[in-house]
Amino acid sequence: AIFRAAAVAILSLSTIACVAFCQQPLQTLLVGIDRRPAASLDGDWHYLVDQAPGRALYNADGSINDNSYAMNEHPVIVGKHNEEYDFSTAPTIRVPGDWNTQVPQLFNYEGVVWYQRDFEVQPAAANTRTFLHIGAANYRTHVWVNRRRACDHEGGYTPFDCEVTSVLHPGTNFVVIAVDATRLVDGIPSVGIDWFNYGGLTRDVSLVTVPSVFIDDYDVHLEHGSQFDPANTELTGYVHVIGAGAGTRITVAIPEAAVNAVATIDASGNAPFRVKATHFTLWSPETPKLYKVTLSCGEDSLTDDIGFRDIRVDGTRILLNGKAKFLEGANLHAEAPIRGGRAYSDVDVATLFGYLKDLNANFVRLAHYPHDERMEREADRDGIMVWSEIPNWQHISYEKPEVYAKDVIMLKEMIRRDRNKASVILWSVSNETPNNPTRTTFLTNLANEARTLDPTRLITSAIIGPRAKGLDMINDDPLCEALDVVGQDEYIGWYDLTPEDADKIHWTLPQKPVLISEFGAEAKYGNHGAPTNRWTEEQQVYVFQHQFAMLQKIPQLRGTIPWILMDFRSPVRNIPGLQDGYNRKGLISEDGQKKLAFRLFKDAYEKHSLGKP
Ligand code: GCB
Repeated sequence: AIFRAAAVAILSLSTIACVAFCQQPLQTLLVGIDRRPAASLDGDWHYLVDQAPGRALYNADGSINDNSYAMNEHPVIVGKHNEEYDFSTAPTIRVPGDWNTQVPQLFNYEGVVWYQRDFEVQPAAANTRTFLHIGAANYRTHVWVNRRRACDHEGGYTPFDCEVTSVLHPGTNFVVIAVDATRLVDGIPSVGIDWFNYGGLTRDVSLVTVPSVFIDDYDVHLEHGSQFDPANTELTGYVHVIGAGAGTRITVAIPEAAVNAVATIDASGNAPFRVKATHFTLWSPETPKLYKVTLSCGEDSLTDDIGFRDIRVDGTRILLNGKAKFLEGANLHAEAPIRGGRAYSDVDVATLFGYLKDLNANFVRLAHYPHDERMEREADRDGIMVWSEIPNWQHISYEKPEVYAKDVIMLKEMIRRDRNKASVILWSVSNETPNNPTRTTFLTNLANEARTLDPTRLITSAIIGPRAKGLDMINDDPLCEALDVVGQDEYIGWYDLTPEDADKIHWTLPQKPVLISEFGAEAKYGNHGAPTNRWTEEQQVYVFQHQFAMLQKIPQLRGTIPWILMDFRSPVRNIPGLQDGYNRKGLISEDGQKKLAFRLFKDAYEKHSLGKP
């Protein structure tokens, strides 16, 4: 016990030290990027597979080699050593898109691929800045424009912007990007994952030009006071501007609600504002009202669609706009239905949300990492509440301050991108992490960090592994103290015990709102048989039926999130004939066929029969 206490103390100190000095500033990240005019760089890019990155991409000391493929040379140059690569004659691949599902030979490839394309640039208007925006690239990315390194980024699921103002010239320019999908022990996530590690430039790439005084970040929300009183609330937040002197004016205008807030920028570029908010139609699943909000500063202006609502916890209830809610949800990976591969397009999003609406869901958990921003946009429009998560999945290097520092950056990137989306009600800091003091300190600090960054939302995490005493399930995980809402994962009837044992289970859970954030069983679509036969659709239904009876006995149950809406590719699901590389816990197969369990949830959600708000 003494050793344990000492270890906790040392870790707390090192984490506190890290919180103080590991706070690396984010590189510029333009909020509302999809609301700005942009020159898309999506399309066909040349690519070269680099199976010896120790030569071309990394120097011997691990630093980045700026003098190889990034130079974009051609092989035969008289009088000079040949360069043994050539983008101009290399094949092409579509961006956005993972390489795995585009090039059969790269299906299982998890290394480095170099991308290159030319693009045309008009003479720049005076006093502007230009950024290359990458929606996401998995996992480590290095970007050069016209031979100059523009930026580096780690993390496969969040966006970043590289400033290229000074390296562009009118006419033809080129960009070279190296993407390294190698899984890393100290990566987030780490090496062992139950989803497919799609590599490449998996989301949109574009060039965005802004005035030299520009809005990089903003937050517009309803005041989150100690009580929610729709008749007496305020609209508040900030507009952050780069390049403006203190005292510069910003405005936040919502013509439909007769709001016109004016504020001035402080020495750090921030303009906090506050204005009376009356007569707003609040955002909810029933009325997913979005307002046109125009933010302006000098020559820069953009209009976003923002909903306003209040989300909070009261005892063991979740209140949306003061009304108790029960979350009828499903889990989802960012995998494209039917065509497969990483989801990125309007069509993917429309199909996935079509399934959710057909299920009568009012909630979705976007597991286990931030999905394409289009998902939150659609959720905003459709009135589907969202759980958004960073990829702290099971085992990561919780003992390392540098991993904590990376985690904070990912958290910031996630929150920054989506803090103006009314649909997002929960930030999740992790999924199924081992219960030990090192991880608890790490994730408690991260939860607190999330709450500081965004005090208007609820913080959660998916917890696994309650202590089982016979049929007593006890969640006494100390991480729950740091959470507003407890996500409880459990697989009774699949990994643990039998389906019928669920009838006798007694749960002891924290006195907080509890979401059963994962539960389920595998079934191959079209495989029919007795409920006692594993892998049949009937057995999947049978497991869920026993789960329903068990869950209804949990007084603080506030939502059900079956694992998972759709079957998804996974490197660890290797039973031929049944799994064939897919996790088959979906209510729908990867090609869109609804299993019997889909109907079970559809009916239950229609009747609101799984729990009470
Ligand atoms: C879990 C994980 C999820 C897996 C799932 C499974 O507990 O959170 O990522 O895919 O179980 O199917 O085993």
